[in-house]
Amino acid sequence: MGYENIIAETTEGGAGLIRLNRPKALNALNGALMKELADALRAFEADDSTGCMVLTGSPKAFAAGADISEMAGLEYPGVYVDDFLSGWEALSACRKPVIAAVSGFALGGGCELAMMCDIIIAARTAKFGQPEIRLGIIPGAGGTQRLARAIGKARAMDMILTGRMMDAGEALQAGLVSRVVEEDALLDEALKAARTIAGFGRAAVLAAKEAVNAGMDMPLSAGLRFERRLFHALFATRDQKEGMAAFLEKRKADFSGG
Ligand code: DAK
Repeated sequence: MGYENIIAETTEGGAGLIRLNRPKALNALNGALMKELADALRAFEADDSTGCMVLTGSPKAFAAGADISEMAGLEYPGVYVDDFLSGWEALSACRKPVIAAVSGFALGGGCELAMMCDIIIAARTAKFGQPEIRLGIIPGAGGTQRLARAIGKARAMDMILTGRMMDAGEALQAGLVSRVVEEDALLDEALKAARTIAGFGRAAVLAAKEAVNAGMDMPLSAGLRFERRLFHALFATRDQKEGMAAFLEKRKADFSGG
């Protein structure tokens, strides 16, 4: 695929891989990169052979935030009227799961991008932060909302108001990331998880992601009802028949996606 700021490839086992590729600028997220990222995600969403995506950066940086050189000269009427950076929703709109494999800096929009993913796996070198306050702004791609939900109000306030960074160990302990691995094992670990997910029944995977995310926005009683509806609906799939038959026959399930 002809991208200039990212590298997108289909890997074995149904895992789509997207690498942010502006390493000299620590993968600063400019408009061109974000457009390519949205295009690549949409292509993987539309590709039946892809069941899960991995989003990663380079060793020194997952992404050090939105591109400050692109933002510095902007004025209010322009950013408001043009809805500056509105294209960032492509990642959170994905129905297939996306795993962030984070090495090095994940700052500002980089941290927000990781938090839009469904699972964050971090290398020991990972550093997370929302340093926007140092630039005279606040997080604008969900940082004040997703970070507070992920690690709680007290820790999120600490991060957002002081602009300090959190290392991988603290991020694991706080619940921002689900695993911490050695840097040289990061991509393998993320792709392995992606292949595991891609090997399950597609409808069950989409429903699981949808149920967890919907529940974050609902009272518990509504979330439980929503979950029950999706649970019942999965009995209309061939993959439910196959999964349960395979268990009873003591063999590996062969999910067809139907
Ligand atoms: N933008 C542009 N260039 C960046 C950059 C960034 N965010 N981060 C790093 N770079 C560039 C540096 O300018 C430098 O370029 P050259 O000077 O070599 O040309 C190169 O990357 C290497 O960086 P350093 O020389 O600074 O490297 P160090 O190891 O010394 O320091 C650092 C690494 C990550 C601590 C430092 O680079 C840094 O503090 N970077 C800025 C981090 C930051 O403030 N990030 C937040 C940006 S604001 C929204 C969507 C998104 C956003 C908002 C709204 N909507 C949907 C509405 C997001 C906003 C942000 O992310």
